[in-house]
Amino acid sequence: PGETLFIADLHLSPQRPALTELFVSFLEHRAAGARQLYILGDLFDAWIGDDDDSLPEVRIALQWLTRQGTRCALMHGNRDFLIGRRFARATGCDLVRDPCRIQLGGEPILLMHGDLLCSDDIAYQRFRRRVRNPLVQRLFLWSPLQKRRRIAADYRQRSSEAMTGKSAEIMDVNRSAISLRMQRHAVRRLIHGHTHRPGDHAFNLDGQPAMRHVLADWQETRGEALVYRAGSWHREPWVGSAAERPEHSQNKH
Ligand code: OKV
Ligand code: MN
Repeated sequence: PGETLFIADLHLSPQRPALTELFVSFLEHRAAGARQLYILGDLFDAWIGDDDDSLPEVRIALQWLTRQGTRCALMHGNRDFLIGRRFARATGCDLVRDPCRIQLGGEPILLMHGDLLCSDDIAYQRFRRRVRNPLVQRLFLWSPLQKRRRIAADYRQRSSEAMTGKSAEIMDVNRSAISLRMQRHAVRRLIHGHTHRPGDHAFNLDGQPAMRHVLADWQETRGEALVYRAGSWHREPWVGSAAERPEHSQNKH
């Protein structure tokens, strides 16, 4: 009983305060009251350690959400993979692995961020293996915050240069990677984000119907959640609560 919500790819950053505001309003006015919220990666556009206290309002809102009784599961994305136990403890969120297998209404479901499915992007998978190495991560987290900020800025610049040479196909999911994961975990439903190509894809897996839900990325004016309620699935836009939009202001003439 109760709703389960799935979101991903908010890419929150201090550079886009309106997006943070939209997310906080989603937690306060939509996620509250749900049984469980799953955030399937890239909540933040960058994360260089739990000691970096930019965007404190996100921490506060997540803590409020879990305290009022909604469970919140947090999966690492390709950008915020350094979110640690300290952040999880402070917010009351559960850090979950990628991939993660859950059950809803008796049905097994596989949850992923989605970057692991982009197996054709060899350069990215090489970057991933390097920065997901526990020893490399420990060394990075040991350096002073200022040094980490510089390294991260460097990575972002080099990445945007590398991106311009990549085709859309290379950066999309690989079909056989999807089948392999779903077979390995014995599921007929997969939910992931990352590609910023939202959609519900019905397909055939070993002669049986299967489903892949791709979550939408969030923009300042519109977010989206995938909702499971009483055995059925739907997508729901989030544009903020009416009270917070200027055209609904009580002070206008
Ligand atoms: C995250 C991505 C920047 C893609 C660096 C070790 C190492 C972690 C890091 C630095 C970068 C995360 C933490 C960021 C994702 C980018 C650019 C491209 C494609 C090290 C551990 F190796 F330097 F020691 N990083 N940041 N990218 O700015 O959040 O996902 S980040
Ligand atoms: Mn991503």
